[in-house]
Amino acid sequence: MAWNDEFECMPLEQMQKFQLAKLKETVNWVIERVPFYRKKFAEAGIKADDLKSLADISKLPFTVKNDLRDNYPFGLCAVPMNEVVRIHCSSGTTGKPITGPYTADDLDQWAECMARDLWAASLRKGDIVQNAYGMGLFTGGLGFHQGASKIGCAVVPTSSGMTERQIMLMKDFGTTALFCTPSYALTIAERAEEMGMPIKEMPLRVGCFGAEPWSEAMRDEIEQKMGITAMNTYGLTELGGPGMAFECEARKGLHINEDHFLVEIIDPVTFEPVAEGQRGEMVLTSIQRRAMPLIRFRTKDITTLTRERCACGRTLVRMDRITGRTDDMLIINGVNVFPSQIESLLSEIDEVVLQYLLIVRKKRHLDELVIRVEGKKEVFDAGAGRVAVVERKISEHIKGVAGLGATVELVEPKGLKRSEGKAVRVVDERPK
Ligand code: DLL
Repeated sequence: MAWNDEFECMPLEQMQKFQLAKLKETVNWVIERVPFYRKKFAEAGIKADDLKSLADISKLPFTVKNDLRDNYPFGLCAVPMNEVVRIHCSSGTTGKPITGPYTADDLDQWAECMARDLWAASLRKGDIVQNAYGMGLFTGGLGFHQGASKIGCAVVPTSSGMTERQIMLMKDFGTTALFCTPSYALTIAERAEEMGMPIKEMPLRVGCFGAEPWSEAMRDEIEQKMGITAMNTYGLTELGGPGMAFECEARKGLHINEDHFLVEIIDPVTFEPVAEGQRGEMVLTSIQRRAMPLIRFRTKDITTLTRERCACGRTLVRMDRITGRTDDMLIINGVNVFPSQIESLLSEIDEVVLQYLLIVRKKRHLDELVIRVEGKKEVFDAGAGRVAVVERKISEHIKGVAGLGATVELVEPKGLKRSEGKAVRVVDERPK
């Protein structure tokens, strides 16, 4: 049983009819209320009535992050300020943030999407949940708070940071579910071990993680270190935050809340739609939000879609975990590299833990990739010779599989800065 069987298990044809009606409604809504969209649609010579089928969405112009920046703070807002009841912002650290206004109805929809998400992750009334996503402007904290509250869980809004206190509360309160970024989950697990309070011996049973890229290897590591089931949640500020897509017990991709978000996968170079199962950039349209609906927003996130039947019974389309972004793709001496690719290669080396930092810099005219990764204690105990052997082993592995030359620097255990929110995995020092 899903949280909302009617929509989560709706037959495809019926869902598509619903989506087309909501899409037209939203296109009319923004044309009437947002000068930016009115102008764009007029230039493209398109009206809501021209949308005869969902495929016609490809006639509509894209919206990109810069459109939101250019219209900062509320140029894309489609309702008067007295109908806005909440404003969140993106977690970006440079320049002006992306603003995310909500009407009261938008907030209800968000809580509904999050309840579906957390229900699918097995949360129920009676669970004690520790919400260690940053509480504030970031959509993670309040998004998860509302969803868990709607289900009826006991929510402990710890926010991120103060790791020792997190662990103490987790033990004292008998926390059964943890919400945070996957990198912070590992930070908590490690600190708990150092404190002699292994999470494995606590009642914690499930974690709902997201907000940053992570791999299956990282999932295994979290599950093994904490003795829990780790579930994946996806979302972005522009589309209202987490809860856009979520994993069910089958854990074969993330179900997209399609009655709220229309999804397309395009080739990021030609902008043409790709076939089902093909990798490409995800483009999203919010079809029920009213404060700031976005039409064909280019997420830059790379994934694939599948409509294959899911064992859980939900009919909602599934996306694969995000494997990279079109814009965090590093090009190192002409080789395209995703940090997630390097993470997965590092996970195949027994002598390291998955804490790493990629530094890209110029060495004379060439790009140089430095991979700083933490070695296990026993490697350092065995002396400098052993450290050098492991460094060579890693660089040969990366060269062999990815064809990429890299300088590997093994760092002592706990030598890299731990994250309390989204982990910083790449430092690009090349002149722009
Ligand atoms: O990170 C919303 C969120 C909060 C999602 C809590 C999940 C949990 P932004 O700060 O706007 O919003 O960042 C959105 O983060 O475009 C992806 O590149 C990345 N991202 C989010 N969730 C995942 C995930 C929140 N599960 C950007 N896997 C997105 C991989 C993710 N990347």
